[in-house]
Amino acid sequence: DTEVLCLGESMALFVPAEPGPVDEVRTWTRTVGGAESNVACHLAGLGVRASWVSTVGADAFGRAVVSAIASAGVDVSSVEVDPSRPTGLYVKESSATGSPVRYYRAGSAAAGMGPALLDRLSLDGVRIVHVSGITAALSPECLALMRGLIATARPTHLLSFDVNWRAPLWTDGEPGVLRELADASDIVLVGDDEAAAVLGVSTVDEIRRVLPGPRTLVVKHGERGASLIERDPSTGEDLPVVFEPALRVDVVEPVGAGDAFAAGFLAATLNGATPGRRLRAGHLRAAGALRAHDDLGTPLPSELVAELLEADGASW
Ligand code: KDG
Repeated sequence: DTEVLCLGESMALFVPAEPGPVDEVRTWTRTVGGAESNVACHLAGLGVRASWVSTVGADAFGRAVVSAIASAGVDVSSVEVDPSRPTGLYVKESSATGSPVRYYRAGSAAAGMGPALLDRLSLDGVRIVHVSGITAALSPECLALMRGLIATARPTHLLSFDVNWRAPLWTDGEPGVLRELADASDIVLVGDDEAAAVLGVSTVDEIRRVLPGPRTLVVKHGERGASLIERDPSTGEDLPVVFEPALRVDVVEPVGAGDAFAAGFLAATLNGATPGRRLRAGHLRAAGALRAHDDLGTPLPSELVAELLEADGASW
């Protein structure tokens, strides 16, 4: 049975395989990108039964995307193929300071997903449904799917929502819906930089004030660390904020680190870990993604992870 179901678009990802401006690069490495399938792949790597739900085109990139995600150990049996639309592509320049991204995904197969998908979605045995704000930006049908999924899943499942603000996707949209979706979720992950752009606030207290709905709110402060705010179900009041510093890593390329963090955090949440360890599990998984050009990266050695997870009060 699936423990965590992740839903969202994945694309063929092209990263330059030689230095120089993208206009001049002739050799590319193709891997897979997609925030939610990245989370699913990380979860599978952490031993969690994860499935990924999406739609791809009936094309070579769609097949390559699905088979790469399946080979990471993710259940892809609910992925649909739409022969009338292509699989999306995205191109990432790779740098430690910021990675300009170009999307070729308008009208993609995944952008054609809509609420009808909910009729064939089985949530039996699923503990967490994980989605992100990217899907809300893809099309009006996708936004309707997100609203429908939250309404369907929330009464019986933990609904995890990564805000995943992607400015280029919102050129003619209204990012205010991200606040609506986040506030209707149980677990919300948001960067303080994203919060500034989308919610107009950036401190932990302000973000909580704007998003009182989620039981669990994780605010990521980039390389500094992350804060967890959780409501005590018995009193309805928030528990004291828990902050956990991030690992110091030599960053090769930051895209995908948020997905790795989410997976580490969710896996530790399923294991009933303490708040500090849940954040730490996120940082540890993110560290592996930060050290690589592709989205997923290479996880830190498991002995090191175990040691760092146990090292209470360690200064990283
Ligand atoms: O979090 C990484 C994602 O941003 C990347 O894999 C591509 O899903 C993607 C997107 O829409 O940006």
